[in-house]
Amino acid sequence: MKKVAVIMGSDSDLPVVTKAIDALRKYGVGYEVHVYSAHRTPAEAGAFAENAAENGFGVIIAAAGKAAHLAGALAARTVLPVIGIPIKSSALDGLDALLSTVQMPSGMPVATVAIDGAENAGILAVQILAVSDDALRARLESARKENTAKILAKDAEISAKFQ
Ligand code: RP5
Repeated sequence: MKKVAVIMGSDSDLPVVTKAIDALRKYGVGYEVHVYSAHRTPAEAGAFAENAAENGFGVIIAAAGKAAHLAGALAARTVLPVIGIPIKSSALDGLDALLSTVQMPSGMPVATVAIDGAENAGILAVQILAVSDDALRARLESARKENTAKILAKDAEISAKFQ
């Protein structure tokens, strides 16, 4: 199975990014975690993206805050799918990072999740790999059913409370 690369712009992003790593672990997907910045270590970030496909990665997750160019900078160097996580790490509460990550020019997509939406980034990476992996898809389907059952149990509880 292909691995997922989890790249963050700073180690200060890790508390949020951990939720993406947890999702990859939950589904048994292999991963590597790195700190590379589009601005502070542009050469290393670019080289990682350029070599990612031949190094066995199938998806890249890129988390960054403020003027968040990391996901776009990585996407510019690879045709692997890149998922961007805008991190809430500034006076603008992540809106700056959201716009910097999501507003990519045509021809250079970044699949952007919500501000601090790391869990969804992890799940989306698993879904991308599951397109060509039936066992992984079965795990996703089973987790979806468990989630549905949990929500319906909450519905029953709340609805009973207000009868
Ligand atoms: C961004 O700047 C990082 O992704 C982080 O969210 C933010 C702050 O970085 P530090 O100053 O904490 O290293 O590049």
